[in-house]
Amino acid sequence: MQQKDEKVDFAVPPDHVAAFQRDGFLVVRGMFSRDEISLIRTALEQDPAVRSNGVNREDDSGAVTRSVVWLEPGDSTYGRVARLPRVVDTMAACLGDEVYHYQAKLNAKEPQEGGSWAWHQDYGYWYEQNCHYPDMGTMMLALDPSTKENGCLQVLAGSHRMGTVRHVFTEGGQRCADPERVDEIMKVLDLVYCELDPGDALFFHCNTLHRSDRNRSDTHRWMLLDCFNTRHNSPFKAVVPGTPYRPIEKVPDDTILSTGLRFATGEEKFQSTYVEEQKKAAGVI
Ligand SMILES: O=C(O)CCC(=O)C(=O)O
Repeated sequence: MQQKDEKVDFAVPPDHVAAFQRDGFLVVRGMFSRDEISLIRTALEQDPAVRSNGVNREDDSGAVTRSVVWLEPGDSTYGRVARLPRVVDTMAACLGDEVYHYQAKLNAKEPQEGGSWAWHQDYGYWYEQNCHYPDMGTMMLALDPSTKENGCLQVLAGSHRMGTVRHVFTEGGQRCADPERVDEIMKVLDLVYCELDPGDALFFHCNTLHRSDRNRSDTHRWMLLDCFNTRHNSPFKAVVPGTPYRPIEKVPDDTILSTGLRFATGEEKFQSTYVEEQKKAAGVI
């Protein structure tokens, strides 16, 4: 874990890009400093907008993860993470085009309570949001130690090169990759537990098969997820929450420390707002 508190200078080394393209994921250790993580976590804990926009997401066993989703990065401490050159440039280098903000999410697995995710590919969802190409990816930033015991992300290395697997529904209603197909894939690819320290960032491709276990430990597992799309892949037809291309207004790489604690400003489009929009569009309200 990175212990220094000064700003982080980061340029994407070419071998990082090669690793992402080969494996479908990349772990960048110590991408954020201890003080940056402390500010980001405090903002997420204390911001009334984050508290009031959480959705309890149940897994098939009834275990619950608190998820907060928003579409515009905004100007909060946690929103600015998705506008930092070190994040944006890494994702752009990995995906080979300019990237824009697609959506962001806090997945808070509380001790003994946070639920599991079944095997899936994010493009299994994003295809339905009218993006032609699987040229999308997510940066997952660890805000706590993320371990096997508390439900760290698991990936199948190289699975992004297998295309998009058919997605079906679990008994509990989770959308997941066809289990029979995943069983076969597991015979030929390595399963990697992405254990992270606070400040480590995991970048993964939208066709990388991933899942996570229930948190059976006494520790929190909070993760900030920033999802990006490429400029050439803006949805061909508007559908909420599939966000169209608009350029990212980058902020300086030292902004988290230099601007301090900032809450949502109202421009974020949290899930509660866009669900209303979806209902109106569907004529439900
Ligand atoms: O938070 C996790 O462990 C998994 C999250 C995930 O896969 C998702 O939100 O699509």
